[in-house]
Order: sequence, then structure tokens, then C-alpha cells
Amino acid sequence: MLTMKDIVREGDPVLRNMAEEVELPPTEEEIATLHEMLTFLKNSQDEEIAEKYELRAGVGLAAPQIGLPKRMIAVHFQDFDEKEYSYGLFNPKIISHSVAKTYLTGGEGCLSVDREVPGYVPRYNKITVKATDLNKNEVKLKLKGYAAIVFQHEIDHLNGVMFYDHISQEDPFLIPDNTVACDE
Ligand code: NB4
Ligand code: NI
Repeated sequence: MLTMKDIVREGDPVLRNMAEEVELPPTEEEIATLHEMLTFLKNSQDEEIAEKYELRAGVGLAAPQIGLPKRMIAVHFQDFDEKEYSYGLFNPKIISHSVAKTYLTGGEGCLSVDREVPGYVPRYNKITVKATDLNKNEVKLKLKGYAAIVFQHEIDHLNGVMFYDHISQEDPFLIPDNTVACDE
């Protein structure tokens, strides 16, 4: 099983490089790895397992964070309407997005960043993502608010972007125009 020792931390170049497209259909090994990434998230949200294996809780994980420079992400969370999102995705791509933006009022963190970085991380409020799922089906997901934020954080990792790259250096708590708050 994946534990925190398998999570690459900032400073490692794999977190700053573009990850490679996964040739489809994915190999059995790539599918197994993506299942492991999803299981890590489920374990990290289980109090007993998380305590036993000292896992930091996560709602998303990208393959570069386990040292694998491939375009694969896992997400496992409920949004505020209690809608469950639990996916392993290959080659996720944002095919359209709103002009309006949003941000988590509590800021963001990252399993690859062992420090607090205060500030708002403005992201698109609505996005449409196209990808291939663990059953090799093409999926198209329309996401907004919290769900859109989680997917953008993960897809950023595939492009070598860290959450704090979006935080204004001048004023970390600057709220750009046309931006709505996303309260956790
Ligand atoms: C990715 C998220 C940071 C902001 C918002 C949140 C947690 C992460 C990073 C957007 C995406 C990991 C991947 C949480 C968490 C809420 C739901 C359910 C019960 C505990 C869990 C805690 F753990 N971020 N951690 N950070 N990243 N919410 N929740 N709760 O997931 O670096 O690239 O279990
Ligand atoms: Ni992250």
C-alpha cells in the first residue's frame, strides 16, 4: 500500500515537469497503480487506518506525487451537496471553463508540501473535464465549486504547477474581480 514515504516532496524536479500522456489502452500496471492511488485516498480518510499508518488526509493525488511522470490522477471526496466523486483518471483535460473564478476560503495545502502557505488560490468556478477512467471508458465531467477546485489542483500537478504559484505575492488574500468564495 502507498504511505507517506512514497509521496515526493517539493524540491523534486518531477513536481515541476510536464507529465507524459498515457498511451491508451493503459497497461495493467498503470491501472493497478491508479487503483493504489485511489486506495491511498480512501485509507487517508479512514481515521483508524490513517492513524495506524500516519497518513495525511487527502481528497486528490496526482501520479507525479508518487514519482511517476504520467498524466494520471485520483480523486475521492464528497462535495457540499453530498455528491460522491471517486475516480481514477488517465489524461484528464480541461476542455472548457467559466470566466468566473472561485477559491477555498481556508486556502489550500498539498501532500507534497510540508509547510503552510497562507493565501487564496483563485481557480475557475466551472470546468468541463474529458478523460479515460479505470474501466477504459471516456468520461466528460461538468464540475463546479469545490469539485472544480480539487480537479484543477490535481491537473496542475500534471503540468508542474503548485497551488502557491496562483497566490498573489503582493497580497496573498487578494480576491480578484468576478471571483466567488467556496466555503468548506
Ligand atoms: C489536494 C486538495 C487541496 C485543495 C480541501 C481538502 C485535504 C489534499 C490535497 C484542493 C485539493 C492533496 C493532491 C483534505 C480535505 C476534507 C474531507 C473527509 C474525511 C478527511 C478529509 C479532509 F484532507 N484537502 N487535504 N489536501 N494534494 N479537504 N478533507 N475530509 O487533499 O496535494 O495533489 O477525511
Ligand atoms: Ni497537491
